[in-house]
Amino acid sequence: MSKTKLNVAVVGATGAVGEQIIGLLEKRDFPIDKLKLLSSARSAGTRVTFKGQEITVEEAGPDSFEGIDIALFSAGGDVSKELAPHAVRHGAVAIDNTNAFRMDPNTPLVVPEVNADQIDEHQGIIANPNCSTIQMVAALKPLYDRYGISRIIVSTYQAVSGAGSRAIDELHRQTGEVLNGNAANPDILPVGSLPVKHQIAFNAIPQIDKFQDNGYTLEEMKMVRETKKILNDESVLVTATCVRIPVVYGHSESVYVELKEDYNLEEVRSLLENAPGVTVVDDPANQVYPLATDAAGKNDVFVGRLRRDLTNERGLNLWIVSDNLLKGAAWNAVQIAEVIAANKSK
Ligand code: NAP
Ligand code: 3JN
Repeated sequence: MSKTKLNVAVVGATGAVGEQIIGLLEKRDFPIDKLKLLSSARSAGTRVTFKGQEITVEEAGPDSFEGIDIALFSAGGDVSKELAPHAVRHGAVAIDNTNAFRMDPNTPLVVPEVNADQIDEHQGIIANPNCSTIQMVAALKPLYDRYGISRIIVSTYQAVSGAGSRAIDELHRQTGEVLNGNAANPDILPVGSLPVKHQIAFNAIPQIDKFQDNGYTLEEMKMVRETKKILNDESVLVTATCVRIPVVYGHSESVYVELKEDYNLEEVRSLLENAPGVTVVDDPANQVYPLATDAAGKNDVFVGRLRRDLTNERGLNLWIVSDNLLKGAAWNAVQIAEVIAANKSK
């Protein structure tokens, strides 16, 4: 049967995530009739090439969504809160990459390898989780299904691209400055809207997003809340420490899980090897393990350093790496869009 061609809008088309979404729509040969690219007034008029044709980026507004079937949002939470309801009003399904609707009980929070069944439950908006959560739950899902998980302790090592294209520029600029013996003059990180800035070149910053009253950052609390919602299990205990490091693409995570049952390490390896979207890279004898530089540009979640906690029979350590702009954002969103497109072609 021929695929139904859809009208697709990308909101935030000129950003780090939006660029990846456009690239994936082309690479995956997504069934598109018309592609509408939207940004703020700053980039309106920019020309982007898609499948050999130039598309002019337009300023996003409430009436940008007439005739649109799927609208992919990655222009920040405020833009999603304002414009996603207009997209839905015009009959589109909004796939939102921001934090705006993730914890809304009427909005499915979807990682297709974990809870694709939730896609059909949408009431107009489907939320993409935070990048750090996506790669962790995609890898842990087969272990959750087989053994149950009582506790997760995660420390992240996050790439600057997670903070947008200006943060990538900042790392490049600062690296040059410091190597030349000049001051780093931090301008963007850790949080653009806060007055205090820290050097990211040759550094590690233990703050991603704003601090909450409980002493954790918002990024850390997103990992806690979103993991429970995606697994549909409030009993899973999660604690997170999120750190920004001077890597451009690819978030790495040291993840400790306590399973609910005793486990066999070879069975864990086999479960992960057979998990969709997961690639096991684990050969310590040959110094083989997942690296951000290898994961960059790839859609999968890479898992390695599988090892028992020597002090707890149910404890397991893993190292989980993925491209934060692909599986962590654009690819997860396009996967959801592909399911919607396939359903429309039925
Ligand atoms: P970015 O590189 O700074 O790009 C921001 C994009 O949003 C640009 O296209 C920008 O257009 C557009 N934009 C800004 N204000 C707008 C407005 N008022 N109306 C319409 N478009 C507007 O940021 P990014 O890294 O792509 O991230 C964008 C958002 O995606 C983040 O704020 C976050 O909510 C989400 N995100 C999610 C994940 C995840 O974990 N799933 C990861 C990263 C980002 P101009 O070029 O005109 O400025
Ligand atoms: O910092 C990272 O590595 C991931 C950042 C994600 C992000 C950045 C700004 C705003 C988000 C997000 O997706 O949670 C948001 C937001 O939507 O609130």
